[in-house]
Amino acid sequence: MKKHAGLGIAAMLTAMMIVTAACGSSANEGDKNSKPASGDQKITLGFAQVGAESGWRTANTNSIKESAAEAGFDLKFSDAQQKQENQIKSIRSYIQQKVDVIAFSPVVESGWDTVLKEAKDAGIPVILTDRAVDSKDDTLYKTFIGSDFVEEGRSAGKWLLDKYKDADGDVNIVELQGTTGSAPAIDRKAGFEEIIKSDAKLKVIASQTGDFTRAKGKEVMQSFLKANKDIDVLYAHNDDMALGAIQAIEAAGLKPGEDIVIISVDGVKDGFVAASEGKINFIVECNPLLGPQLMQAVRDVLDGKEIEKRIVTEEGVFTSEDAKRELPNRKY
Ligand code: GYE
Repeated sequence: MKKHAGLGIAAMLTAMMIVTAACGSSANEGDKNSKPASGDQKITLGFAQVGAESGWRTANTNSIKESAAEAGFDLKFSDAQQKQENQIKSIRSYIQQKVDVIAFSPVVESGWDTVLKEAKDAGIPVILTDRAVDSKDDTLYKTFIGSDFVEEGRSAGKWLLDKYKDADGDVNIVELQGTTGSAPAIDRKAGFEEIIKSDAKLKVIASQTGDFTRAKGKEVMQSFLKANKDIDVLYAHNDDMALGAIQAIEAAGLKPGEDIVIISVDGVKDGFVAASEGKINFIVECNPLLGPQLMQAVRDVLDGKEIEKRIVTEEGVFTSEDAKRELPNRKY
């Protein structure tokens, strides 16, 4: 409080108004369609999903659908099949339909400013879930709810660093990246690299996208195995790609988890099963159950409440031993 001592009341009020505007906390700010406050008529939420590429995505979609039903919202849902142009089309159609709030999980980081501006001009608040955009103008959306993917990459790197701290000779790592240009692929790679670069023997010898799918994970792992005789570690940006890669590793007559150490991200049921069998050595959790937080944010935005610009999801990490113990409790 001390630092406001010199401010007059008028100056303080002005400062408070500026803060409020910067937070974009007024529900009907710039609104041309007069949206309902959350207590009035039924709220319509338009949600543009990435696709159905992984077990994580299925759990995320179910969470959103269930939470919207519980909240009594009218949910309009579309699946973009991992294509940005499809997501943009859905967002435009939600704008035309004058939904109350638009939420989406942007398939890639770039190229959203135009359509986000269209939503803003139409007075429709936008909430980002799961994946971020790289827009410089953060007034284009109200909040971003999701995981810290850089931190997930760091967790993967830290486990590896520790595992090989006393090893002699090079550790050859292959990396299966997520969808090119997506926030989780960019950030999980960056966080991992940031950590492993402190030990020169940890070497990424091949890195390619597997598009977050099992089929692609298997295909790319096959080509990694063909091109490199001496792979020690696989770092997969999600469980599904790791599971596809496990098939390729077994088909090549090698033992996943032993001949090739495997780290993945997500922690879906099938990933946990593989980890409890010792085929995946370490899983960094990424929580897909974002539905309840999203519905709360929708209400808060429509009620004109102040809302954090960034809502980070909490998650943990699991070794094969932890996975065995946790498996019966996994909900997705
Ligand atoms: O890790 C992957 C999914 O954006 C966090 O997308 C999500 C990622 C998740 O396809 O399995």
